[in-house]
Amino acid sequence: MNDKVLLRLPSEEEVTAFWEDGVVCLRGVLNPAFVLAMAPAVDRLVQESIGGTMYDMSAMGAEIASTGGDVLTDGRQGRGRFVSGTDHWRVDAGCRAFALNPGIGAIGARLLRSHKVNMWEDSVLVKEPDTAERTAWHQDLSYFHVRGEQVCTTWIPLDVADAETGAMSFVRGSHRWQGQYRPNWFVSNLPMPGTEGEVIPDIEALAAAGEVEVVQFDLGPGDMTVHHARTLHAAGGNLSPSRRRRAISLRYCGDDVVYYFRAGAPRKPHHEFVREGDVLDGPDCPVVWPV
Ligand SMILES: O=C(O)CCC(=O)C(=O)O
Repeated sequence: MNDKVLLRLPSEEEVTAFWEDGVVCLRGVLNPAFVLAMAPAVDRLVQESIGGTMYDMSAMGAEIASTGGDVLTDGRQGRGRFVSGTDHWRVDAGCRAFALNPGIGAIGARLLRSHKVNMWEDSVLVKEPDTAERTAWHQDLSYFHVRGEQVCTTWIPLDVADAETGAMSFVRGSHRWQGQYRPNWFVSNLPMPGTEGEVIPDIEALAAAGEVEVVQFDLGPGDMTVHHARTLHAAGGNLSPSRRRRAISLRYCGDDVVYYFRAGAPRKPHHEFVREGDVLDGPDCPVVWPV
């Protein structure tokens, strides 16, 4: 078996597309065997929520609905669950090896045109077959306590992700919009309490009026999308009766990024010990590339 992780770096055209569109689809960049080797760790996280890092987003949706909140479900009940979480690299050795892999970091650095990249966090995002909950439009930067231009998310699927199973959608060029949007609860447009910013406009209405372009990519293991942290993105539920949609996101920060605290956004334990303006380098946001 070819045990190389990184099969190729993004081309100059792909780097240009990332900065122009706020998202790029990279095909055949990672060894599919390396990505698929994460399946047992992801499945363990889903079943056992190792280290308490996973959340049942479907249950959260039900709770929001029970208090009269709006949940994005295409108006149907699904038997599947949307489960997701962050910072698994801190509690699981397999997740740590994946998240800190310098090959994936090199992709982030090349796209961000950065001399180094720090890992902000990893996320596991699973939509089981027949999951009703959609992922609401949001902008990653509103959840991150950083400022800077060189921030991105790689979304790496373990299964084929397409329109039926809940592939991600992106508003092309939205990373260049001036708006700073309030973070929401992911399965609902309801903003997190105490947060600041604008309410995200009705993207479906804007797309129907031809005012914005929404792009979506079918992906398989070995492919990924990379989006800028200001790019608005969302995902459908998983309408398939049998296919899972498992993915890992790795979120990278480059040269110009420093800590910057955002009111109301969830904090991590180490944030107590850093100040605004500090660089990220350190054990809590390790440099993953160069090694
Ligand atoms: O997988 C999803 O449904 C959403 C993922 C996402 O928004 C992200 O990784 O930034």
